[in-house]
Parts: sequence; C-alpha cells; structure tokens
Amino acid sequence: MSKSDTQKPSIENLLHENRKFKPQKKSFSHYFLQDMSHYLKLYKNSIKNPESFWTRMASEHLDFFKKWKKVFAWKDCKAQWFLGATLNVSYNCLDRHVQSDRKNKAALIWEGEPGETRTLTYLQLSLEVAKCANMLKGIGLHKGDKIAIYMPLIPEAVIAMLACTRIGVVHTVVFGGFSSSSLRDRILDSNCKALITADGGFRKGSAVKMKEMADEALKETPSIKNVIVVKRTHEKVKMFPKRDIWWHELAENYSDSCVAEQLAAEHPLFILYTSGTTGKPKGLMHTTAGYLLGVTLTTKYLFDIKETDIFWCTADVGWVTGHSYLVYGPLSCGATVFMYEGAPIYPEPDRFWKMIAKHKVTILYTAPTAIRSFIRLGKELPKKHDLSSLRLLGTVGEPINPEAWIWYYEVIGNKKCPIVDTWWQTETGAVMIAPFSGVTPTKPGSATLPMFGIEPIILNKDGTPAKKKDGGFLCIKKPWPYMARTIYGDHERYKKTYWQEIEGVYFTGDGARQDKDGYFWIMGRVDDVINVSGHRLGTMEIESAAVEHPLVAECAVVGRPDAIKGQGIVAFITLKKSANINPMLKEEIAKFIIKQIGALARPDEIRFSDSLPKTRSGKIMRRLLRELATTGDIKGDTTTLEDFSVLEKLREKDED
Ligand code: 6R9
Repeated sequence: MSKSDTQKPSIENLLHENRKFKPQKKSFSHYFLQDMSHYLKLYKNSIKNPESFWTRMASEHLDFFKKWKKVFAWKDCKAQWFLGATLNVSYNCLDRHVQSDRKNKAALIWEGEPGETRTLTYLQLSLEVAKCANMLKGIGLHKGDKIAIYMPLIPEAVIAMLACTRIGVVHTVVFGGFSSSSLRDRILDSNCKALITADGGFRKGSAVKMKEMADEALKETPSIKNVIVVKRTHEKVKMFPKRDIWWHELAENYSDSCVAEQLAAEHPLFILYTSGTTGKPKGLMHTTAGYLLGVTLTTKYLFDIKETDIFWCTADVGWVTGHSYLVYGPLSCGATVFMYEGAPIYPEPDRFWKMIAKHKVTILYTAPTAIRSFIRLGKELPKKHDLSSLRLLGTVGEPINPEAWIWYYEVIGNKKCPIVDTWWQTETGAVMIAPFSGVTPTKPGSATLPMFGIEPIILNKDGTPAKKKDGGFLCIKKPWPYMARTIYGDHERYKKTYWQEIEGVYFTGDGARQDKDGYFWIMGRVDDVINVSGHRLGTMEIESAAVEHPLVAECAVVGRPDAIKGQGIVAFITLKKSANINPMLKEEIAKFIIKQIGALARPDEIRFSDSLPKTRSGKIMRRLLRELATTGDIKGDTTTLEDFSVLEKLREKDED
C-alpha cells in the first residue's frame, strides 16, 4: 500500500453499510457489563495500565498453584507472561468445577452423525481425562513431549486434548479431513512421539477411513512410537503389533485418578498449524497461562456465558476456533458444550436446526460461509424448527457480508439475538475484536471494537498511521497474553512475519479501516486487496455487493494483472438454485455491483460456477482462483482443498 494508494478515495464509498443495531436492553442483560460507557471506561484503563489489568484478570478468572513474580517480559520478540507462576489447564477446565456446584452439570453433550447422543458431566469428563492422562504416561510420554491428535469430532478428541494438558504433553491436533501427507508433514515438523486417532468417523453418511490415512502418513514418521486408536465406526482396520493399541483396551489398565501437573505459565500448551498458506505450514505455538486467560475472558465477556447456556461452536477441533471455543474457553468457564460429529446438512438439509431445537442450544458460533450456504437452501428449513432457545449468535473466520449478517439476525435469531462477529486468528489465540454481546451496538459486516487490553491500529506500510477512512494494515500495538509465542522450530520466521513486517508492532496480514465511531471493518487479507487503476479495492467489498443481488448465492473476487489498469477484477459466482441463467445475467450483476460501489468496481469477467474451491475449514481459496483467472489453469498447491471436483468444473470452459 503506497502513499498514493491511500490517498485515493476508494474504500470510503465501498463500505457504505450504515445500519446500526442497538442492543435490546429488555431481552438482554449482560452478566458483567452495564453499558457502553462501562465498556469504554474499562477498556481505557486496560490500555493505560496493561500489567495491572492482566494481573487482576488472571487473579480473578484463573486458578493458579503458585502466583507469578513478574507479569510480563519481552526479549527477541519472545513474550513471557506471568513469570514464576504455575497452573494447569485441565485443572481449570475440570477440577475447579468438580469441586463446585457444577460437579454433576453437563460439560459435554455430543451427537454423532448417525444420531446417537452422549452426555458427560464435569465429574465424568474429569475421570475420563485422568484415565487418558495415565494412559499417555503408560505409553512413555513425559512432560514436554509432543503428540498428534487426528480424530473425528467425538468426545475422545476433547478428552485426549485435556489429558495432554493434565501432564504437560504438547498436542498438535490435525484436522480429521486432512490428507495423510498433511498429517505426515505436521508430525515430522513437530517431532511427535505418539498419535491418537480413530478407526474413522462418520461424514455425509459414510465412514471416513482415518486409520488408513494415518497408516499412510506413519510410513514416513519414524518419531511415532505408539498409536492409540478409538473404535468409532467399527470398520475393519489394520493394527500394527507393538505400535498400535485400541483406546478401550489400554484404558482397562489405568485408574481414573491423576493429579494435575503444576506447569510453568509459559509451558508449551499446543502447536497448531495454519492452513491454506503457500509453502511450509506454520506451527504456531501457544503456552499455558496466557492462552487460557484469553479464551476464558473472551468466552465470559464477549459471549456473556451464563450458567444455563449450551454453547455450540461448530468448528472442528482441528482449527483454532475449535481449540478455543469448543474446548478450552467454554470448559474453563464451566459451561455446557454441544458438539456434533458430522456434516451440517446430513441426512436432511435441516440437521443443524433440528439439533438446536432438540438440545436447546443457546449460543451458536459458526462461520459466514456456513450461513451463506444455509441462505442458499432457503429460510423454510430453519423456520420448520423451534429455535427460540437461541439467545446469541456468533460468527468467525472471514468477513461476514451484510446480507448474511441480516439473514442470520432475522431468520435464525428472530431479531432477538445479538450478532457477535469475532475477528481473530490462529496466531492471536482468542478473539481480539468483537462486540460485547448485548452491550455494543452492532453494524452488519463490522467486528466493531477491541477486547480489553487489545490495541489495534491501522498503519501504512512505512509504519505511519493510515487515514482512518482509507484503511491500511491492521496491526496490534503491543504484545498480549494470549498471542502465539513462536513458530515451532523457526523463531526467525515468527519475528519476520509478525513483528518485523512493520517494525515493532504485530502485523496481522489483514487490511482494515475504521469508521467515524472507531468501528473496525476487516477488508480481508492484504494479499486479497486489488488495485484497479490506482484505486484500492478490498475483494470483500465487491463480494458483498454481488451477494446482495437476489440471484447470487456466493461470490469470490480475485485480481488479475491488467496491462492498462494494473489489475482487473474477476468475479467467480455461484447462483441460487432458483436462478435462471439468461444471457443478460452477467451484465445485470455487473451493473448491480457498479450501482452499489461505483464504476471502478466493474468486474472484467464474471464466471458462473457450481461451487467455489474451499479449504476444509470453509475458507474460499482465492489463491487458486487468482491462478485460474491469471493463467487459465491451476497448478499450485491444492492439498488443503476440500472438494477436488470443484477444480475440474472450474477448469471447464465457460460456455455462456
Ligand atoms: C479464527 C480464525 C484468520 C484469518 C484472519 C482474517 C479472517 C477471521 C474474521 C476474519 C473478518 C472476522 N477472519 N475472523 N475476517 N472478520 N470476524 O479464523 O483463525 O483460521 O487463523 O484465520 O481469518 O483474514 O486473518 P484463522
């Protein structure tokens, strides 16, 4: 982003969403915050005196075995928080609740894709976790050892994660939908000694053969000495003697009592690889106290967790959202978590809504891409079910276009539930920018304002402050307790990527602008910013405009080199089922976009497609579309793609 770019009046007229939704005081009382002035007062204080703020938060919200001597230290871009303190994550997520009134409260309600359910109370979960921790010790794992978890979304995945934290073993969860080569690369990079997996899991009605995939990966991972296998699908699998053991057989040999290790605040908690980036995946390492504080605080304050809540975060445990808001955040808060194994639209397209009605889910936290696919299916499906238990709706993972926001608010939330749009990253550990539910007035498409103690700033490439309305690079001014400490095995890359891109601040890789109320509007990854005739355009702005068209279901916009304009715009569009493709439709959509944004946003090409290439976490792989738009083919890395048939369809020549 050069200076001349920021002077162009582009972004201002692009993000023209002016609707503002005031919190509904009558139906919503925040358990902690009274109103916006209360938020502002606390926020200002947290920024002015960060160390005393974080000290107070850690003392109030976490249980430590030993208190810290120093709150914060920073050297060579390595942060340390709560030095000298000891604590245990599983103790905070389990024992402290078992010792309270929550002993017999449901910690986890699980539903498998075939329809069976399982409920574990805090006591039951704690016993399972203790047993699993003993199993891990039994196969020779010690504090600091690394272990890979490659599992379907079943309770054992949560049990395994918590068991690791109980004895200081560092987990790296690899999303169950990843291929064997992705699993192999992650195991090799983090030097895991053992793997926990399952025979398989159910997805879209069939059994996914996970053990077979794992076996393939393990051909080239000499560090793995043992594999613990959960029996889930009961399909026949090959068990390698000495290396492989069934979870249920191993469990018979161990007791369900295991004292939680007293771990240093900076003891490594987990390594999580980021998906979809080019080159070698980055293993972001999070540590014990800071991360736990982040997920606990954000769950309490932003989602306003109450004793009776049933919290459903639809993410897989293989992603950071699953780590922070399916497992650690809600359990540390003593909430009831709902977890579902399978595909959202199986066996019927209303499976999600059916489960919300059946389990009386109160908080739903999902991704815009899921919301958009539900919009495509029509509002009749959710309307068939009683969704009145819902009181709060969250979104995460990508910018939410105003159309999807409004649909979520009106159709799913019945205009009663605040929409909590949460901006954050694998690297940030927990939510950084989001409304305090029921307190912060919301605007469709904006993640609104920062969490306490977090100071986002928008800068130009040279580190000077960007003009608010023009936008620039979203950065975070100072280290915070829940950020990733390093890229495992490559601290230099960590320093370079996050702290030296713009010297002295954390570089998020996202573009953003701030409006007159100080609200943050995320414009997408900075590599998704297009510069057309010197006008900077966020791909999201064009996409939002396109999906407002009544026949457009989803849209991904990429730039391609253009000899005259610098970059041209290519829009890949999936149409709603009801759409009738007529020869004028492309022109009609182009005009529609122009009408909302201006002539500079006219797509040079519109391509209709049945579906868009996405990562398994649901992010559109614009990199592939950019390649396709530029060269006419896709040769780049496609390992993170969910559905390969999409590529073939996209390669096919556009007929109309
Ligand atoms: C939590 C998660 C991080 C990237 C991030 C940004 C995008 C996430 C967003 C959002 C706009 C939001 N992103 N939440 N963009 N509004 N509410 O998704 O982590 O998988 O590491 O992705 O996702 O571009 O930089 P991760």
